[in-house]
Amino acid sequence: MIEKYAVLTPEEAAEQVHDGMTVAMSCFTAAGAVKVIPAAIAKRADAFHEDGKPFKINLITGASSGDSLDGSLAAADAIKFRCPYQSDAGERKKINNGEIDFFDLHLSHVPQYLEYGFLGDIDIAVVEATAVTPEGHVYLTTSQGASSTFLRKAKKVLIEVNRYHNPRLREMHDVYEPPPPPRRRALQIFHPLDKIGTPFCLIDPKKVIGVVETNLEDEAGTWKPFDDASANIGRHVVDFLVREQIAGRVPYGLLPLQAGVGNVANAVMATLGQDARIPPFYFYTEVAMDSMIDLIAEGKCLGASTCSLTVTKEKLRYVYDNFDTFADKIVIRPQVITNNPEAIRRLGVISMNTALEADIYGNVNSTNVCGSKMMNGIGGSGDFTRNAYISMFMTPSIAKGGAISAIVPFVSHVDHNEHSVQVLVTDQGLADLRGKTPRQRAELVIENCAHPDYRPLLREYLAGASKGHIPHDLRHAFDFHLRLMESGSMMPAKETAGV
Ligand code: 0RQ
Repeated sequence: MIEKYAVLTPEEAAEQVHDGMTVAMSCFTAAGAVKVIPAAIAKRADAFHEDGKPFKINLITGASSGDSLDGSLAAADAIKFRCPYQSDAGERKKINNGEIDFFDLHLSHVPQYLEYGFLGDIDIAVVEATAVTPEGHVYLTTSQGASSTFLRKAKKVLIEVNRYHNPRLREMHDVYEPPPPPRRRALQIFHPLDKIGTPFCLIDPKKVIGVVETNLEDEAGTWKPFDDASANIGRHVVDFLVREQIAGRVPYGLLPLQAGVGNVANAVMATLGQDARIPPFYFYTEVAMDSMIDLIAEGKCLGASTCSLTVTKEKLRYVYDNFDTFADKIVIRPQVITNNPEAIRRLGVISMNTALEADIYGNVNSTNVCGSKMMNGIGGSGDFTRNAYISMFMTPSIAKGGAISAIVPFVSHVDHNEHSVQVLVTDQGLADLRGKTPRQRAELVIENCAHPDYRPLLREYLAGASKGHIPHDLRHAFDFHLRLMESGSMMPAKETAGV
């Protein structure tokens, strides 16, 4: 239903975007990302640059996106400022070279930063929809992200109406934006699948410049095949959850689970589903991955609250072809609700996110390699970790063939500090840090989580660390990172052969 609106070509839509504008685009991973308009804006930027004219936009999204959005705009040097999260290799390079100003922000904060005016005005919102009605109802596709806020706050709106997506997606969407303080009320979510809003975003139709019609799949990637490290992490997580249930610290029937995005998380969820000791459970999470769709189909997962369907093309087709199986078991929400501290704390969500590195005291770095090279961003990991019933971090004990130990004396950047991280899991084992002193934590992390080849070095660091509540030797706290930067390995040269 788009009769009321001007139908534009992608190029005509792109002409509405000018140098220096702030543009907010729909996406939460490649799911629900706009596709043809950002690609046309990138071409427009190329043409401006060839003429020696400036053309860069400030780009705000829900989270990461697909190649046509972040990939093409970064390649065209069309981005001045970027917020809040990305996972594009070319864009990452430009952020780390200082060519793109990147503001790394908790995902739950994006809508309220915009609401409070912390990020300035949005000139144009560009959003993917299955339909837009004459009265201004916008039905979103495979993600919500912050689209309802973008549509409401933007001065002008462009919409990609994508016919590929199943219009029945509206049965999953629940759009709700909490009003700003001091008039914010308690969220009426008492169960992961409670709906509190509408199936559509509401806009003033007068703001719509036009629609571009498409028929395109999401530019979803594929997941790495499950490896031994992920399977072992999954096993340790399952054993821990079973022990917690037996001890009565987690109710039988579990509490809603959240899992970060990525290969490790996808594999761990699959392991969880295969274990007969784990009863059917719910997800209250921000990305539904392939493994979660399988768990719902098998009846192992009773339902999922999510911000996006971050699934492969084949898996999305499967959902569309079997919509009745999933229609009442998946709720797609805005990130201000999926990642909402109030809902996470009330429901008792058990969070499981992936770390780049963790230190012996439980501080976690999710974002910056060697303290300075941005990987993707903090995403929603902080929203969940700080408010979870139990917060867990998972990581393979080594990366890059053993040149990197994921367990270090002191993290080179802190995203989640020792006060928020309760359980650390690697392929080697699990360290339950709850109620432990720093020295007890260090011993547990070294003996249970570090790779055996790195344990002697970590024990040596702890033995040489000064006394005090948190024993450290600041002269050697970053020796692992310094060796990595100087020699390509965290292992001292004489010991490299052992790894
Ligand atoms: O690189 O692919 O070149 O080998 O990092 O690592 O093991 O494949 O793990 O896909 O789960 O990603 C933390 C980046 C992990 C992700 C991170 C290298 C490693 C590999 C990826 P290669 P894996 P994953 C909800 C939650 C923050 C946001 C978040 C992330 C690559 O989970 O972005 O949690 N998290 N959001 O070799 C250098 C180290 C390394 C390292 C691993 N210490 N130093 N490189 N790698 N450890 C979702 C959202 O917010 C949308």
